Amino acid sequence: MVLFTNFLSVAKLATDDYVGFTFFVGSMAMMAASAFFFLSLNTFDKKWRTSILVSGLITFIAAVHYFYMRDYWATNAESPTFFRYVDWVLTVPLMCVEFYLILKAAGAKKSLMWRLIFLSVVMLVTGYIGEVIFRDNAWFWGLISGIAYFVIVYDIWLGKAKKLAEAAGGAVLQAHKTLCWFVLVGWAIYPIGYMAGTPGWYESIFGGLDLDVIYNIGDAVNKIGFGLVIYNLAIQSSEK
Ligand SMILES: *C/C=C(C)/C=C/C=C(C)/C=C/C1=C(C)CCCC1(C)C
Repeated sequence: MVLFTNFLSVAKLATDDYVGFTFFVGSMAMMAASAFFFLSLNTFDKKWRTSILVSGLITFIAAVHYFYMRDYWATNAESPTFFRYVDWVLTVPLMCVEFYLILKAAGAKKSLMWRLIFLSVVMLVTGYIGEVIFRDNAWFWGLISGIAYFVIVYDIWLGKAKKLAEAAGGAVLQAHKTLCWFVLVGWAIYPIGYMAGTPGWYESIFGGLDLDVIYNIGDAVNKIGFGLVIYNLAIQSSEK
């Protein structure tokens, strides 16, 4: 009975609670996007199905975490930092897998995938250390995280991934380029949220912004956007 009433009780959401609001809208958007990707699965050639499946998994994992984060926020009025980073450490490596999957036909090796996954995990673990464990030195851990981020940007924009995309040409090259822009511009939203939410010399620049609202906007743009780029690529390549 306790379980039942707990399940039915929903914490109140204040009209000026933008964090709670974006958690709520975020969970719905991630759910809807997952349904969209999963249900479209059978309309594509076999070779694109894994990519679409991964797109759906990314938004689905995020949807589940958003339900928890919305609840955590509503109950404790505190950033759900732990759930946030668990979500990222599962979904960001999957985004790296997407790069590998679309470049596989052009000869991408697993080592490229593992390199991107490794860099993304370094980026996220150091970010977590700065946000939670050594907050007083958040700038330092943010810097290490930022370096890992820039190596990812370098790899996909100018490194091996770029050469493979050029070898593939056509719709794959186009999709690769769009994903590169997501990583350069869309992922840059996160360091802004980090600076808004941790102490440091940058406090006066981003002080008025809310870390969770910024992270939530970043997640919606990047997770759903990434999936749609892959979806578009699969449509274009399946028609021919
Ligand atoms: C779906 C979630 C995504 C795409 C999350 C991406 C997160 C980042 C690109 C985070 C980057 C960070 C830095 C570059 C420096 C400061 C610490 C982080 C972890 C916020």
